[in-house]
Amino acid sequence: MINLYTWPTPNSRKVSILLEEIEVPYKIIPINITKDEQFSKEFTKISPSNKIPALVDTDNNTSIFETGAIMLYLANKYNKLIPENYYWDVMQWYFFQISQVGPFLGQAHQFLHYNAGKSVYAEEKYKDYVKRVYSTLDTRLTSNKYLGIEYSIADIATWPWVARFEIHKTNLENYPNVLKWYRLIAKRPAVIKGYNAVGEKIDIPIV
Ligand SMILES: N[C@@H](CCC(=O)N[C@@H](CS)C(=O)NCC(=O)O)C(=O)O
Repeated sequence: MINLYTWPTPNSRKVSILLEEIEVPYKIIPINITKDEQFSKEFTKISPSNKIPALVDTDNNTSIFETGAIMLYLANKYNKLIPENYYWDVMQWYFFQISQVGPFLGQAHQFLHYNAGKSVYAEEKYKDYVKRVYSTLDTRLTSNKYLGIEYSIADIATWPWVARFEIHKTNLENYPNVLKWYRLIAKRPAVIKGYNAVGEKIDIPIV
């Protein structure tokens, strides 16, 4: 059994959506980060940097933190969502999410939404990063339906971050290829289910 330690955040949704797409049974263990549960002694053994999500595979007693590693672990274990023919297309866009989309949009949330008005420099910097991320995605999606050509972990990793477009103050209509991709993926039953795997049920933001 896969145990997923999680809370409703973009990083956590990456993993619950992937598990739904793979169609593997999993158990949710909520870690309420608004109550600092990520710092408990027990959870620190699973996630040494005290971040959610984390995963324990009880079949082989494997424990993994960092979504980059978790998603590769699941895709490899079940041999799904890394299409062999497009391996490097998928990997490039997957690592673009891990190294740029998540970190830059995550910081943009801090400076443009949760702490707006605290730092003009940080706001300008992250507005610019957000635009660069979206322009890069939009250009890629001009002639490709999916980031890695076929639907893959690259899309699953990126989509929950784009779903926070309101928080990073982005009008998806300015990025028509991203919008088309966003709407297409939002309709997938596994995405709808995995989006609300933990916490209070909320609607997927629509445009
Ligand atoms: N690089 C990590 C980032 C995980 C992350 O930032 N998790 C956030 C929620 S999205 C968290 O646990 N925040 C609580 C904290 O930092 O104490 C990953 O991809 O797994």
